[in-house]
Amino acid sequence: MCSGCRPAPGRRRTVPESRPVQRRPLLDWRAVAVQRTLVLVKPDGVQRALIGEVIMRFERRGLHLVGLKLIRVERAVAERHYAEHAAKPFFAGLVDFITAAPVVAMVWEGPDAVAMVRTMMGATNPAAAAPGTIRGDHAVSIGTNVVHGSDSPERAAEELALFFEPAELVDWESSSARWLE
Ligand code: IDP
Ligand code: MG
Repeated sequence: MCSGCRPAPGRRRTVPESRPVQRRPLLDWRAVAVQRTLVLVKPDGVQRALIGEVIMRFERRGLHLVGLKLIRVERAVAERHYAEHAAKPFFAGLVDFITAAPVVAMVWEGPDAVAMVRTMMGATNPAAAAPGTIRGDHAVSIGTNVVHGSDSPERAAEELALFFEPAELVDWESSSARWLE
């Protein structure tokens, strides 16, 4: 047996009282921009008790939650939020729908979060949404497709400002962050 493997008889192995805490990420890989994006669990998702299901997916993926609230969307906010669709035949119905019952508004942060959330949501039309996505697993109609997610970093910035006051967004550090980087 080697001399260093076992303490000498009558002597205890000593353990250092403290070790330096490693604060830097395990891998120093930061090629992708960290973004924030707006997610809504739409009225159909809230009514169908899918709030937890939607949150769980983003949380387990490793995205970082910085804002969360249950709200009734005011008509003026809905019209601004969906302004790009104002000329479309479904616009009035869309505004009626999003204001008909509460929504859960959230802000998720992470590398490439805008695209990541869109990929996890699935296609707008549930018939085209891949199984495994939120819409692909939980929706059958384009009008009631459970979630909204910003479609670009520019829209994300506008939508965050439309739905959240700066003071409602919480800067905090997740203890698991260094295991995700
Ligand atoms: P997105 O939610 O995937 O970003 P958008 O094209 O921005 O899709 O449309 C916004 C929302 O309007 C959709 O999520 C859907 O609920 C609704 N919508 C889009 N196209 C139609 C349509 O052709 N008929 C009815 N509702 C539609
Ligand atoms: Mg959209």
